[in-house]
Amino acid sequence: MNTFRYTLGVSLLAIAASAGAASAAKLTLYCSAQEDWCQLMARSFEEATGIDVNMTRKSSGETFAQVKAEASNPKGDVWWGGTGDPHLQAAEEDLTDPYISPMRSELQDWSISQAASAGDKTIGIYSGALGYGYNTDLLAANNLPEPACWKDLLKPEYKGHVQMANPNSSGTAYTTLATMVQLFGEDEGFEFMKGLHANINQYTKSGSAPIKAAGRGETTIGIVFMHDAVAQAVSGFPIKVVAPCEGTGYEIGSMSIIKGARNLEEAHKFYDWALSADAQNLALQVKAFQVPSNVNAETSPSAPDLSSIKLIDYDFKLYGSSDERKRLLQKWDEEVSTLPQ
Ligand code: S7P
Repeated sequence: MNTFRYTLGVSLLAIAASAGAASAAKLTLYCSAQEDWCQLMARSFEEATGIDVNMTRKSSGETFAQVKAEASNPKGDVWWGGTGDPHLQAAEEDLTDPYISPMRSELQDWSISQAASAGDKTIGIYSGALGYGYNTDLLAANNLPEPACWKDLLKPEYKGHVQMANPNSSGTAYTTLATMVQLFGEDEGFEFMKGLHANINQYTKSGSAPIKAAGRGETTIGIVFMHDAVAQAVSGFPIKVVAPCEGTGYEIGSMSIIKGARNLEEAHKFYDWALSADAQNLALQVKAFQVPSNVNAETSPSAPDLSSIKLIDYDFKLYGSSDERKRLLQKWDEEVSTLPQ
């Protein structure tokens, strides 16, 4: 009898605990911005709402692949951050859900345009220009000239000195590939990528890794978003930031709600909160120097001034389309990455 009572008691406790756990509000967040920013967003949202956040950080292309792989049994609720192109592809492939936030009236036009081009299945949360940075000490130690243009990076003297990410995993690197195609035309753009390949010392998984490596003195030049290079410079590393002379592409970092989200109410709460000026101002605490999409949020004085950079008219609709992104990545895999170095 005692054993029966004990077993019953334990079972009731277990049921009560699991009922409690099931009713606790929670959110699964896929994050594609820098790790410390992802952590800060997750913890701050928990503090603001009492909703538990389970956050995973992966690069933009990797997160897209995960959301797609999980489509028949979605595990994530919100995908926050990362370049806009794979968010647009996710929208086109019906992997994300439309949502119109009451916060929209506070957003920049470019943020709303991103939403409009995707049937409201994504929205712009920040913007930033592509460029590169170099380690001034290493450049001098190797007697290398100061690069100022994209085409400078093709010079033979930079062989083994340039690092970028792999465009399959990284949104930054896909933006680089799509930028070259738009800036120089497809044939010349791919010739550029082939010439660059000859000088690349490593393709990393994450987009900002090359400039962190440059800061540590492990590579001379890193192709990254300019704000990621600024973050290294203001942290005291000998990094000079370059806005390439030919002009450059840019990103609209984005946010989407994953189709079939198990915690839809919490997902909407996070979405609205992440568009607020207060949430976007958290970026300043972690040296994230993108331009925020909320007009009332602060842009750091260290942020690259987009109005003074020669920006191309980046065709987000085309380069974020499923067919074009797949086609360019396949072409890069077949015609560039396989070349000897
Ligand atoms: O947070 C910095 C940042 O450069 O990272 C995002 C990036 O896409 C994530 O890294 P991957 O290139 O590896 O995908 C950018 O959106 C963001 O500005």
